[in-house]
Amino acid sequence: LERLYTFMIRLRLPGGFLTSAQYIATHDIAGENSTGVIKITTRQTLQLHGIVKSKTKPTIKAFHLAGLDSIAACGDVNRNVVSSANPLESPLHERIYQYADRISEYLLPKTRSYYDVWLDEEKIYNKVEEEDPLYQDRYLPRKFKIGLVIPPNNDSDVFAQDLGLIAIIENDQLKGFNLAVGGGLSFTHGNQETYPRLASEIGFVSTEESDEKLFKAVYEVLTVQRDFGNRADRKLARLKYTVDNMGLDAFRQEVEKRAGFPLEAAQPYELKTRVDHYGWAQSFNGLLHYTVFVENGRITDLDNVALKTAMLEVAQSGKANFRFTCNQNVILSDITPENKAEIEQILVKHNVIAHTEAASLLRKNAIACVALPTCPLALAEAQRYMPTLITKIDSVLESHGLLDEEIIIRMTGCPNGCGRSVLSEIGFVGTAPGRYNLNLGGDEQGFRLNKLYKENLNEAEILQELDTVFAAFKQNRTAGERFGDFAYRTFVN
Ligand code: SRM
Ligand code: SF4
Repeated sequence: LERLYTFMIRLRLPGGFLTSAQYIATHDIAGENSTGVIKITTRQTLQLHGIVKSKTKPTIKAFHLAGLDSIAACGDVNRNVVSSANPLESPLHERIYQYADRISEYLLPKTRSYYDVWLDEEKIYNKVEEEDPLYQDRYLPRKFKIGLVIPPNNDSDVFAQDLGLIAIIENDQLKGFNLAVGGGLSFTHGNQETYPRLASEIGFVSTEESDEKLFKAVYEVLTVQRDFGNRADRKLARLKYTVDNMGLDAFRQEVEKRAGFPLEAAQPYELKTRVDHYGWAQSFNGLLHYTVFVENGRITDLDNVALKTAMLEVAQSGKANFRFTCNQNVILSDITPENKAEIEQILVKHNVIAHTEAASLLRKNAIACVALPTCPLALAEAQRYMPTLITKIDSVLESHGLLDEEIIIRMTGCPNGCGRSVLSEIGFVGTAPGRYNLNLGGDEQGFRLNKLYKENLNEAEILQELDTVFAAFKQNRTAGERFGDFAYRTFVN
């Protein structure tokens, strides 16, 4: 008799895009092989949990038949490439989304082992060697993350990425991308050598004549990390430590040397927000998009909203695409004006619109990582607890007349930072069951990390501290000042 191990599978979905047919396939696979919950991650892809060993191969095969894979969704390679999700952001949205897709393909490991092991392709174990100029015989020292952003909405948290690409757009023309390197949010409690870090801009690459230089620069950022990254200590192996060890200038020079051209000076741009635009919106090309609020990314049927049923019916209509956001929501996108009524009827029937509209601002701007019970690294709850805590924090906000404040709040069950809580105005980092560090002072756009305010609090202490902090905010804020900015200058700076 064998132990009943269960597994999680994470798809590779560059830019978070699925067709309706692929969504139906995912729904069916989730129902047959997993817990049934379709989980939208903070890197705009999907995870299924609870897959028993005998179901892993059928799951991967079924995804393959739907044109989906999970290659490089984990491991010391380039991970799922994220990008601003909402077609509303820019007429160039589709073009920039294509870069996410192409960069993801470009940096895939060349080995056929996925096809051998999971899809019964030709056996490769007895082949002499598989050529892979990028990963060679050693992969990268650690996971590597790339994110693209279309200003002004930093919904992909571009400065949290190992390599951030900021689209520079002038008069609706894409000029190229600023490159920012060395973002990463994880740290280890009690280990001062580890720290969260935001990516630093090292220059600009034009794409006006061709994309060649952009791809070359991206590639060489990875090779510098491959060759200079720390392979002795996994806790210090991310690109952020390589950049700090080499120094930013030396890092840039090494990339330039390998690429064979200098980077241009970083170009100006403006970021204004990081949140999703809920509800209906029409983009430049006349198509409509409905952003659905999915609490902590869990697509499932609940008592008050039949989210999973609604998403399936929308997919079955074949009249919308699915775009997942890094805020763990889904945009039902590319709907023609003639089809709007049909989609809306489905959303109304299953209470999705009422549920989206009823959520408080705080709840709509919240992220929580998976944590318990499936995450083996969790020190405390996150997605199972955050909804209850938000109800209680909303009461505290209400008592100060602050319910209409837009505040970005995030929780992670441990300092690995999967919920990007160190990049929020109110951030919780799990320390032990029922206990969290309370961080304050991130900003609206994602340019500033928050800082530790109080350590190891239980729920009563959290609510008490927030009561004090909200009272001070109410009394002493300057006109229009955001909570994060106030908290930063008042409590943690
Ligand atoms: Fe993460 C490990 C879940 C985004 C930093 N992350 C894990 C694992 C796989 C636990 C493990 O290694 O056994 C978690 C699986 C839990 C489960 O039961 O499903 C896990 N991470 C997640 C997701 C699903 C959180 C969510 O609720 O959405 C996100 C999936 C992303 C994806 O689709 O690829 C997720 N993880 C992140 C992010 C946020 C981001 O990338 O924007 C971070 C912080 C940014 C960064 O990387 O610096 C993040 N995860 C980590 C780390 C710390 C890495 C480090 O530098 O030390 C680990 C642990 C590790 O790699 O050793 C980790
Ligand atoms: Fe697990 Fe920690 Fe990531 Fe949460 S932050 S999913 S607890 S590794």
